[in-house]
Amino acid sequence: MEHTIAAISTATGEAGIGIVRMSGLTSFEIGKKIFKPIKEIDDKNLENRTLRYGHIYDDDKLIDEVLIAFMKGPNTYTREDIVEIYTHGGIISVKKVLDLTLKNGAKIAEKGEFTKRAFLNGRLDLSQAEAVIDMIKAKTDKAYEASINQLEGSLKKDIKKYRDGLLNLLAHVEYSINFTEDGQEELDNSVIIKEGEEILEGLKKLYNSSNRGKIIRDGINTTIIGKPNVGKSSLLNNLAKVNKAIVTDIPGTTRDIIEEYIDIDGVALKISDTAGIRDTDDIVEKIGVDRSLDFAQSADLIIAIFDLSKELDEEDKIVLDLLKGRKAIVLLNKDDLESKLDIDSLNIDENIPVIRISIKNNKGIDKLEETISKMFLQGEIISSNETLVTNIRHQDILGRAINHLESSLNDMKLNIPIDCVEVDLRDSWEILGEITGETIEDDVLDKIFKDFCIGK
Ligand SMILES: Nc1nc2c(ncn2[C@@H]2O[C@H](COP(=O)(O)OP(=O)(O)OP(=O)(O)O)[C@@H](O)[C@H]2O)c(=O)[nH]1
Ligand SMILES: [Mg+2]
Repeated sequence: MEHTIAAISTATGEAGIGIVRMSGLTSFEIGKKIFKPIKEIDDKNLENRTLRYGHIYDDDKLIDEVLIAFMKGPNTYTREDIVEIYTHGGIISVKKVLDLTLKNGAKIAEKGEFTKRAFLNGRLDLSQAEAVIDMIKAKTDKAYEASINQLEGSLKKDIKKYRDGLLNLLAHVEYSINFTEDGQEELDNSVIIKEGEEILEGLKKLYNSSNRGKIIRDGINTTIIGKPNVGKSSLLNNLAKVNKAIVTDIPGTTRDIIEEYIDIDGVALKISDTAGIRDTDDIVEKIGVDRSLDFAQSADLIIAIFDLSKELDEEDKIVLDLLKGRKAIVLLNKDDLESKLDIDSLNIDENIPVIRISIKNNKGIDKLEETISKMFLQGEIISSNETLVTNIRHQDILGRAINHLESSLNDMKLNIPIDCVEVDLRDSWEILGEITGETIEDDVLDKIFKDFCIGK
């Protein structure tokens, strides 16, 4: 049995309560040692999952007044004995109680270690464990919905169905190998091919859902670019509905990247305002401009702003160059002023939507939001019972499983020796098991749980 782990499970900061959690063989022992109940209770009583009121003591020294719950495994989150201590919130008390558990033999939990134990002890499959972190990180209703479906086992169920199907195919194939070896019967593989194609179609549907799924889970990484003074910071403030970025009529106002999350039709837009792009001798501004260029490189979406009240210049041309081959939206701002910009001279790729706006008059912003929603969700409505693949790891696994299944089906159609067919089928079955964690390497597991927060 593994050692007992302990961590603070609530976020740090001022709050009503904080929770210290322990899991493992000695958690009850440690809990009983540091907790003194107000009313004497026998051990049986202590373990019956009711909350107990009392105090935490470090020998004779009072640490906090708490509630405590002893939860006997295996009907717990980790399947191990768990103790939760509800201390006063803030940073000091929870920390002192945590330290006391460590002093008494618990080890500090690694990121995601509680959930990792839940997975290793069979309480959750890997896709469900991953859904836990997705739920904690969800920033929109849609992201939350996708994660709760996955936590409830929607993906796990689908994967099990397809793996069972593949296993069934394998059995058919092996059966026919035995027959042909005996020289009794040639393989009639049309039935197998048909079944295989049905599985392939299902896997492809899952795979295709991941483009939308990834956006729902991670949001759209968006960067606003443009030369100085076109209204980038004004746009960020308008979309975020807070005055987060400084706006002045002095070109070169923004130097650092300023980030905000906005919810557009249930999709999180992580939007970054950047320093206006121009050639400059100012060292600080130059660093800002370099950052703008970096952010533009890695963005899922670029929003490029041009000033309608000014003629096109060299700085605009740098911005235009950054749009080549990228997913972008062009905004022509300051529509309220007299127009001096020759729009044709911008020569914008026809795939890039162009919208006239006036941030000052709040004109055209709704059109921008509509365009973003259309670009990324194609107006699709996600039904709540559809399994959505939201995780790039899952997408990659599905892609590999599809390749192997496809090649085995092609081989069958060409009547290629059946043992080649078998190898690909088996690979496909095995690869799919990486989603649920049935076939997975330890280092991959470690990587997955590194993404978690402490105490979960
Ligand atoms: N007339 C008019 N002025 C606007 C509009 N949008 C922004 N402005 C003004 O343009 C000036 C520059 O706005 P910012 O949002 O600071 O521009 P920026 O692109 O962030 O500028 P830098 O940070 O210097 O790169 C401010 O004085 C804004 O009030 C608009 O739609 N119409
Ligand atoms: Mg700015």
